[in-house]
Amino acid sequence: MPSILFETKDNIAIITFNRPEKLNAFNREMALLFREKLNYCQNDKSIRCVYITGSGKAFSAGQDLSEVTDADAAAINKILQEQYNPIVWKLRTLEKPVVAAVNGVAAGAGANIALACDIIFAKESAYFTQTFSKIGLIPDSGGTYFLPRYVGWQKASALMMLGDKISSSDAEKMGMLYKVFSDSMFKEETMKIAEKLSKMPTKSLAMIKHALNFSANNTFEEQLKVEDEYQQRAAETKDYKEGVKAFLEKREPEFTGE
Ligand code: T3D
Repeated sequence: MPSILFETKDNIAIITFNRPEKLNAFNREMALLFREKLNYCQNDKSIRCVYITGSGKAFSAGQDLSEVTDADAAAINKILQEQYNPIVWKLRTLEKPVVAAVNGVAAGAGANIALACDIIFAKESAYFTQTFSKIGLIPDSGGTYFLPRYVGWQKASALMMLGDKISSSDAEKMGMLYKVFSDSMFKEETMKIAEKLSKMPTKSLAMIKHALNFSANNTFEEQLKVEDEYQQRAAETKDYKEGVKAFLEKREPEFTGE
């Protein structure tokens, strides 16, 4: 079986991590395939939402540790540059909404890949753990960037140093994710939201994403300039015209993503 399953359903790309016997831990082949699929999603105009989940009982347990037993420090640095950094960079710059549907444990880079997505949902039974310190590493894949911004410095510091397991409901309370769904309704409810996103004005969603990326580091003044620029661009899309027309005609808009 391929380590990544890829299917499209209407305008949604569904990417499933698929090494369930290893809790969907990433070996090199899987990481490169994931990168390739994200690039495909960027380039295929018919895809208007990306939905990422895992097979079996895990979202992902991060790096496959059986693959790095002989690695020296320099090699680990190369793994980040070749695999994880491009993945989280692409997740943040992909011009479509990316949903992380965290169906089970999300550990190490698996947790931080989820944090790099636009909207994070989790099953009631899922949990998150920054396991890195337990094996003498530091959080990577953007974790030291996203986690303090989501949950605050103090909680991020504790989560990263202690590597505690955080239930999805605690993660939601801390601001690490958007919503928790019961195990039985998880797939149905999260796919419903992905369908909704795939029918929305895709370019506007992409610009919201870029504006938020800038907002993490901009001053208020700089951010107002970003809003000026992107609002102008949004107003030049076909979907904006359709949105206003539909509102005035008191009907549902039919957005095309253009
Ligand atoms: O090169 C570099 O290291 C740089 C990149 C770093 C990025 C990283 O992600 S570093 C962090 C790597 N991940 C971890 O440290 C997590 C390791 N896994 C765990 O701590 C636990 O497995 C979990 C907390 C995720 C889940 O625990 P539990 O009790 O539900 O499952 P388990 O029994 O530990 O695991 C089930 C199987 O999956 C088991 O195999 P077996 O005994 O049935 O044959 C286990 O070895 C395997 N597995 C789980 N995680 C990994 C893994 N195999 C390889 N790599 C893993 N990360």
